Amino acid sequence: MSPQVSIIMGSTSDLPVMEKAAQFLDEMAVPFELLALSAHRTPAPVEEFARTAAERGVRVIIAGAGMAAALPGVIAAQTTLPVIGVPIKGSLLDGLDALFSILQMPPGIPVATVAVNGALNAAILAVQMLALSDPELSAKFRNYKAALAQKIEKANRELAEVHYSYKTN
Ligand code: RP5
Repeated sequence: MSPQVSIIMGSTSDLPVMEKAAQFLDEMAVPFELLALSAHRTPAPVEEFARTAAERGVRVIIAGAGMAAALPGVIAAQTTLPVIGVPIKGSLLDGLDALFSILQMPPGIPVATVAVNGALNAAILAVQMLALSDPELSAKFRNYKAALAQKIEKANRELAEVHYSYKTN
């Protein structure tokens, strides 16, 4: 099946973060592709990717990059597909450099930016977009949300069993 989501990263050194997105898409059975492309090191292949993604059937792009992270914005400039940006923490500036590079897009070219290293949330957002026109995926995602709530309910039942004795001086 052709990929519905492209997960792009600036370097394979971003993979330990970006694979969280791949794992979630796997869990939701969403077909995806995983590519390393760099706005600075491989500008021509980035342009080719961005210009042809929609016609290949891709519906959402997740792009992660660190440092002077131009990749998500450069892709967004050359496609009408929604682009979700993942700032990667990897430099002396703790990911703030990538966060601001990805977040501060000029009017007209948005990149939906998640938290630093927030690849899981990027994949969740992509699934939410796809689920708007896919009832089966929407049902799967509702189950995922319900499981998150059950986790907190369980945690509260466990906390109710914890008793402290307080000492007063
Ligand atoms: C960015 O530079 C990449 O996205 C990566 O986060 C960072 C460092 O890349 P490598 O030097 O590890 O290839 O473009």
